[in-house]
Amino acid sequence: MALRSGGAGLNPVLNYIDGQFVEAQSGTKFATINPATGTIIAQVARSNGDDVEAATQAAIKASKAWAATSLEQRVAWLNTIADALEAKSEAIAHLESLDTGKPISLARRVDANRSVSNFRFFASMGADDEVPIFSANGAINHVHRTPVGCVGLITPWNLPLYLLTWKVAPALLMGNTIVAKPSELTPLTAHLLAQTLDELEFPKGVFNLVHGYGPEVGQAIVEHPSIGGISFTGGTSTGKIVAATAAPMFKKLSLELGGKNATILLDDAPLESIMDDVVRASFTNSGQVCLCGSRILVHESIYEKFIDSFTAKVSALNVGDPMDETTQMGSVISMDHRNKVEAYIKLGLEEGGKILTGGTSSDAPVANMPEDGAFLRPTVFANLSTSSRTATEEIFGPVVTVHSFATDEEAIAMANATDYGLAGSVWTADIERGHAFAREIESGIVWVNTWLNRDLRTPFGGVKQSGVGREGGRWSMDFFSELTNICIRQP
Ligand code: TXE
Repeated sequence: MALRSGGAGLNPVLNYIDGQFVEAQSGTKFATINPATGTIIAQVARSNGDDVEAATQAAIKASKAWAATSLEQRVAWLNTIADALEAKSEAIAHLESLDTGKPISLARRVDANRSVSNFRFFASMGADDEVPIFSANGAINHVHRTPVGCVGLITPWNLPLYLLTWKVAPALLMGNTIVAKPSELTPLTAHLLAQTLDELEFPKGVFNLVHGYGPEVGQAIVEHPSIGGISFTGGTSTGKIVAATAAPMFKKLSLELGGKNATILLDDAPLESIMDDVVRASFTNSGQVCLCGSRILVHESIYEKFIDSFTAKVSALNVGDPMDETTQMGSVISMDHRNKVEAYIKLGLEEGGKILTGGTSSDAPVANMPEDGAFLRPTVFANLSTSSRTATEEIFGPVVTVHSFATDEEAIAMANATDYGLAGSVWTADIERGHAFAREIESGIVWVNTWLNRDLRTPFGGVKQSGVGREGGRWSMDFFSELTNICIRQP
């Protein structure tokens, strides 16, 4: 896709406020980098509180008319947006791969497809939404949804358009207007969404996009008194800052944060048939998915067999140019993030870990890639204590630790022994046993004999330091609306 300059073009990437593409009021910009080459892709508006104020005023101005549209009209808009994004699927995949370093095949299969299905799914939810009615004590109770008003959507860099549309679709469906801020590392597909809405002549001011850094833009969104709800996906440490800012203002708050998820293989796990799934759960998007399994717990009776098979498959992963269709793992999101992940690889060695495959970029370089590309080979650690920092802190990169256990009880204790509780997966030949086991795992999502198998109607979110609240299906609709109960006494 040509990086057209100016206006709706991709260079510079401008804010989208009140239906106009505008520079930051300060006039300052920052660069978005292609992490696979280290080269600058485009300049991006570096906004601050003044731009957030302008975006919020636009959202307020648009909110009355948007809230007055019917649910049917909003459902129709969501389907129209889905159609327009679907027509741009290849452009979405290309830009996402360019901005994040993920393989284009993954960006196409996951990011582009899910960005379209998020709109289609919530359109279907809107079409089927029934207003609950309860009758008792000689009265009838009607539960009515009204919009929160203006909501703030703050999203991370790992699944940029996928996670932005996961929030935009239900927020629009429920009649809200939006001030959105994508990660400063991945502005391109958020910009494509703004371009698409602009081309569709979507009502001005309903969707506003402000680019920039978290402390300068994200913080201003969370602080703004006219923004009544915040949906945030990102790191746990940032989630704490967002929560501390929003709580005293009694804003609606949804936090989807980090994870340190366990992939658990019971003694009867059918190894050969599940190995590819376990590799996928470990290293999809270079492990930069909050749902990835970064700790693999294996029953001692199959541990050696697992290690041999898993290490062989991981060593064979094709790590390389994200734009090459055969690449299975691209670069990580940035050189800074590669340095953070490498620090954990060094820590793992200091903590007594044994590297079975992979290592730092100097010990295990990825061949034929640019010197300035943030490439790392997938790394597997054995011999680490489950209480080591490497096995309990979120690394969010292509690093997993493998541990053996003797009993189911021991595995459950190990799985629950971190500050996180987002997701997990259990692999066994007996699904009843798997279901019973899953109920013991302290997390928001547990898969049995599958991974990243997503039904969008289900509640999504974590416990402990993985977040607060649930989104997905009616949980998103409830989050992005206020519920009023009208109780009418029958004559
Ligand atoms: O998240 P951040 P990042 C984890 C993972 C990763 C870490 C940091 O460990 O290394 O989080 O990733 C904005 N007020 N996950 O940097 O920093 C920021 O600009 C308001 C897990 O992406 O939390 C960006 O738009 N907003 C996660 C968004 O918050 C602020 C996926 C997320 O940034 C802010 C990604 C502030 N004070 C990373 N500071 C998951 N669970 O999927 C920053 N932001």
